[in-house]
Amino acid sequence: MDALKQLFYEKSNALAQEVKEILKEHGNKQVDDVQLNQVYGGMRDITSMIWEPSLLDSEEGIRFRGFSIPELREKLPRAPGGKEPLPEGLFWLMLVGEIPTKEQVKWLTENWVRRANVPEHVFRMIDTLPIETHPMTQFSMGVMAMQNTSIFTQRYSSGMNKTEYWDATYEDTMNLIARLPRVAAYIYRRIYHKGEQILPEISMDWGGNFAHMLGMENEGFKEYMRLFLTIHADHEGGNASAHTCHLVGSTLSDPYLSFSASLNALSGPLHGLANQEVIRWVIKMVDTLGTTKPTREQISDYVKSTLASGRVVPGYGHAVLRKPDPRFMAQRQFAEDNVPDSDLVKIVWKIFDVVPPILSSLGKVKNPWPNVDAHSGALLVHYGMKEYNYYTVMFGVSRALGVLAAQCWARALSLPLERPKSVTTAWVKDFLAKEAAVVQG
Ligand code: CMX
Repeated sequence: MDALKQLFYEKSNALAQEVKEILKEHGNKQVDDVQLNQVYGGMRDITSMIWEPSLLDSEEGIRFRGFSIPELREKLPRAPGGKEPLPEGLFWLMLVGEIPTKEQVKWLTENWVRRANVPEHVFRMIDTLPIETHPMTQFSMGVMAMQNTSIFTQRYSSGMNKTEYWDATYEDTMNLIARLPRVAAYIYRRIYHKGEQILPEISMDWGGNFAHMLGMENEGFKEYMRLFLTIHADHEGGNASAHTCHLVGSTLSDPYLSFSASLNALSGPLHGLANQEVIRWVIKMVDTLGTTKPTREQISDYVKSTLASGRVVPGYGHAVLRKPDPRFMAQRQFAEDNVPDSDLVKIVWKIFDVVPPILSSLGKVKNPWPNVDAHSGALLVHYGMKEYNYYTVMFGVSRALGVLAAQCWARALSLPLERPKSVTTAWVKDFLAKEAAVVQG
């Protein structure tokens, strides 16, 4: 058994035992109260699932195993000469709850290199898709195409004991994460670079190698990629891509099937696709206004015209957060340190000044602040990656780290099939009528 797997085995065994005891003693304790608003309102804030890798606080933002993003940027191992964390380190942290050493991260990078071989049929399948197929659709299908290699599914059909589910899930998780950059980069080069593929560089870290296979050799881009892949990895369990992975996985669908479903959830414009929508919207603004240096007044008018046409301002608002997203702030800091003179980046900063008061003035938007998607496009364009339809694929590569670490935990804790209760509006009316009758009489 490899060192990470052994550590996960020990930690998850101990926690599974603890959970048993907690439930034995406190299983019937009430932890939440549900209002009708929440039943109709997308189940906001209902405490109803377990997700070990990260926890979101509405004011403070995300913490991964207790560590904030600024802490991760300081504590996680980096590439030689680099300043940003290696996403491999975050995966280690999310899986076993410990900040890894440099040697442990080096081991993980090398382990993923050894697992990164993508079966040839996956590329052939992608090649059959019309070139204009959205990159996220190609990516999700590429992940599905690898499902025939699932160790979980093979072992399940040979009668695997349920105490071994976590082991097979760990193996699939490690293989799938290792292969994702190759599949994602293949799609990018296929669509935007006439199919001229770049082979992996086996001496490079996971994020640096992804940048290399995309054809982006600039060191600044590689550093940004490491930061990007770290901060997009997880946002606790209730967000659409995470929850989808968890729900599908709860039926014992393997990590390939679950993660492909997760990518489909990420592809919606209210979720991960917002990063492409933000930059599309900003570039349209620049074109409409005829300047790359718009004033705050011009931006304000443009924002108001977006709202007046019944559209959302992409990159702003959040279902849980109530402050500027620390993932936005980390990218802003990266931009301040590395690309302070980009016109596009400066527009993003001006939008940050202009949008929150406008959204607040509507009186209905619960969070007027920027989310993770508000900044990434400007940095990617700065480094020369202008194909914004591709941006959500990069989000997806990163998201695998969190949702698959969580799936290992779900198997280790034997979390069951998900099956929440739904009701009809007729049921609600009946419920209200009965309640009124009790009050009256
Ligand atoms: N622009 C305009 N209106 C907005 C808005 C925005 N950025 N954010 C919220 N609102 C509106 C909602 O559409 C809703 O209007 P109606 O009552 O008319 O339907 C009202 O404000 C209340 O919404 P809310 O409770 O504040 O927000 P929700 O939890 O329902 O939705 C989110 C959250 C992210 C879908 C929403 O803020 C939004 O659409 N933002 C723009 C898209 C975006 O950036 N998504 C990416 C989120 C991060 C990610 O997952 O990657």
